Amino acid sequence: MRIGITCYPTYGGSGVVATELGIELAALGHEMHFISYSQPFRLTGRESGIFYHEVPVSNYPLFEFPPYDLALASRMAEVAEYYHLDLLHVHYAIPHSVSALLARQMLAQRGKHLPFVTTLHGTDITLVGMDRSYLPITRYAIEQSDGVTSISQYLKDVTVNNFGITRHIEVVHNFVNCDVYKPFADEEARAQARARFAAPDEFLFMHLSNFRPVKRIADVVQIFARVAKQLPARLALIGDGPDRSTAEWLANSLGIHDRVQFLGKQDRVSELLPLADLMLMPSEMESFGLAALEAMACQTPAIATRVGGVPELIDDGVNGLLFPVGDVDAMAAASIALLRDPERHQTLRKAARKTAQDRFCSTRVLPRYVEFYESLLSNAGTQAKGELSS
Ligand code: GMT
Repeated sequence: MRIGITCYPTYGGSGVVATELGIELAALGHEMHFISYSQPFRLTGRESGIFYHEVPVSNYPLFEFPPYDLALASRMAEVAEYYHLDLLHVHYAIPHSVSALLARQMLAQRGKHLPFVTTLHGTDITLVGMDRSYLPITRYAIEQSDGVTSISQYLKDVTVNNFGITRHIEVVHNFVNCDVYKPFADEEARAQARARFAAPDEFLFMHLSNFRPVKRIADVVQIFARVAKQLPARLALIGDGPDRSTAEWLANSLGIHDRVQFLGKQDRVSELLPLADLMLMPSEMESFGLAALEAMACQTPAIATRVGGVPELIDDGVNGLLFPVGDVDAMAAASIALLRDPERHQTLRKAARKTAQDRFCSTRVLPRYVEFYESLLSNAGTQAKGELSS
């Protein structure tokens, strides 16, 4: 198939899922075309079978708000026509599904059918989509999509209940490549790589996000500060975003700045996550929690919050631990207890990896997307034939 993908190219889960999907599908022989305002951050530009099409946005002085959605729609239609795309897959409903809808209409006028799939990721529904000014158009674009997928059952339920959507939504969970995200095979190599962040007798905590308020970075620092009073430990934070300086300030004022490293945005998180003993994900909301899945695949269990779709991934006490939002005392106490019990810690580590392998490995999840595309294309073919013969 020839597939167009549009996503937010910057640091964030929806862009990661879209990019990893493109990489995996290209490896299966599909031709993938990314259409976005910049190259998605996990693409190198050297992958075979993957093409990137930039969307130029005019910043004519009259435009106080440059119309990216329109530029994107034009580019989608152009790329679809020139490269004979079979379908478009847009990640994050706003504004991508609206642009895809416009592109489909533009091409229909020229006798070409370009079906599109919208994948709902979370904040497009839970935050942005519920803003009254975005709600009607988001609902319309979801309804008009040829296919809709959601990255968790939770998100599907919220979309149905809050948007009153009755059309079919297919749940296709987030996935991880378990051959890339994996524990070190060799303990010595792990110890060597880990030495950059922690001494052999220190525990290493990690956090990975885009540092938005919904991630509650201050809670990450607060949990770690409590742990560091009881145990020799270090914290490495991967990512960047609006709440980074608050976190830096907090680490300083709590007197733990020398135990905390801000690593900024990192390309190859698969090389960092297996170094950690625990992952902290105390988010206010997660429709799924891809960062925790990536850590789990590396045998690093997560201390997380019982929100949104997280319980679809983390089975409390089995492959990670879940807590109420904001309960930093409980999260710290549980981390300390777990790390003081190496046997239990090891059991959780193994279970975390097993969950990723058995349920969320790309080899299991990817065929679901391929089947979804195929059924959509065969329905579109049947419909087109029906229209022709009637
Ligand atoms: O969490 C973010 O701020 C990023 C956001 C995105 O759309 O880029 O992540 C959402 O999509 C991820 C991939 O599908 C999910 O794993 C995250 O749970 C979800 N984030 C939220 O729901 C807050």
